[in-house]
Amino acid sequence: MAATDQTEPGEGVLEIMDSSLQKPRSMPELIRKKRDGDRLEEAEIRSFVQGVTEGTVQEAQIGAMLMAIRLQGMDLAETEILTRALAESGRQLQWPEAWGPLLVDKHSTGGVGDKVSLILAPALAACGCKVPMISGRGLGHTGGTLDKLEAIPGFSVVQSPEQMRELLEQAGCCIVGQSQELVPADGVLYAIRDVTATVDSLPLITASILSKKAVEQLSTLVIDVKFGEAAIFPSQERARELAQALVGVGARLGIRVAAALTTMDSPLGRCVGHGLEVEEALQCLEGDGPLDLRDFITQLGGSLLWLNGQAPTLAQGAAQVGATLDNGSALGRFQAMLEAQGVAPNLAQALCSGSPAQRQGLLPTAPTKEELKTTSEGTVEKIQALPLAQVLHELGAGRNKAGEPLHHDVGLELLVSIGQRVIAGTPWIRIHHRGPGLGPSHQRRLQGALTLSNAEPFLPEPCLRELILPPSMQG
Ligand code: IUR
Repeated sequence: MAATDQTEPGEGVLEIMDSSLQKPRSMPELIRKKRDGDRLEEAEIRSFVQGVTEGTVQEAQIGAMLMAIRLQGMDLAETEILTRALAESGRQLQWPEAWGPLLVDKHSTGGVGDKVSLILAPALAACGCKVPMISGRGLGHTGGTLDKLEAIPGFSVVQSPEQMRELLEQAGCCIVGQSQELVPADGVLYAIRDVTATVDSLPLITASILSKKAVEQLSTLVIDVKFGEAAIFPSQERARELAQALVGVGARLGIRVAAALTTMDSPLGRCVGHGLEVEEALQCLEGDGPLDLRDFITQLGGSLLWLNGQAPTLAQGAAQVGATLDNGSALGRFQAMLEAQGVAPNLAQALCSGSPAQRQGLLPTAPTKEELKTTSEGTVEKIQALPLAQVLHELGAGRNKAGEPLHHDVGLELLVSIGQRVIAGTPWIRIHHRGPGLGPSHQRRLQGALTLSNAEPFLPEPCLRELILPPSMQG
């Protein structure tokens, strides 16, 4: 809108009219309003997002607005408007009408070793669902689903809405990135949040996740909200607040959203790092792999099938998902997805039909492998995910700036399980890196991640602690 003489020079290009007072609001005024703890009106939120999308708001102003939102918060109504405005910043996905009730998805707030989407998307497709997953890259120390998939030579996460429809026809699922066409404003905010200490904001996380899901036209969505040392929120209470915001705003958008509260203190599964996590996902898709991972995937998928009316109970839903892992149908969908998203058919087939030994060399492999040993006898009490992820990040598995390349071959394998008894000198972790050797600081921090105790051996508790249901399902 046109500037008027009430505008201070240089205050910002973007202005909107305050409808009651007919007074233009410049971007600094909007930032000031939120900074001082006031609610933003719909037109104000929309004008901010429009400016972000069109590139007319300066990065410094975006950072300042994000920090104002991080510090002052937003109520559910503001968060809903922000979500809708982000979703409408790009194209909406359109599907054949018959797919409507079958459109489901899963999202995670981010963890260490979290390869669940790679397994659950094809498993749900094998259960008859359509899964148009728009996923993200790593934030901070957490790994991103898109980065993991890019460890597979040829896999393309850039897909147009038309291509996504073809992918769903061919494979039943796809995993793609947000782009200039899809939720572009979230792409801008996501990158700036990562470098302005504004990731851990309930309304910003809620709007970021749900905007991507709103364009997918979903029927049901399950969100894995992680809490613990290596999660965005250490405390279960804060994670529960986020879960409630996600479920509440989801209902306002007409999506049945459930949130699973899960622990993120130790890595999920045995492997961390892009190429290694793809290998572990393949093992799980073959009906193998670590039990904690398989259990979690069947529980999460089971709850989705139940909420979406495709299974009479959560347990029966979990059994349906488990069956797709055991009978090869989920692996078949994964192979179809790889081929449809650009992986050479002979490579997709080799990845999905061989044993781990036969797959050697097909995925990025680091030149150096180094094992660390336990220094005493005891029961494995704890394996802290955060220092492990931080060391991997420093070895090249993560980015320091958006768009930076990363090393898909860097990673680690855990060689012991929580609750297991070990003797002194047992190799407990294998680091895959680019050499020459791990320095003393890396070795010290890795060794510090392992806690042994004098307790009897025990079975670890499952990571899923609470399921927050959509209002329509609450008793
Ligand atoms: N996943 C997203 O899509 N957005 C976020 O802000 C987070 C996870 I945190």
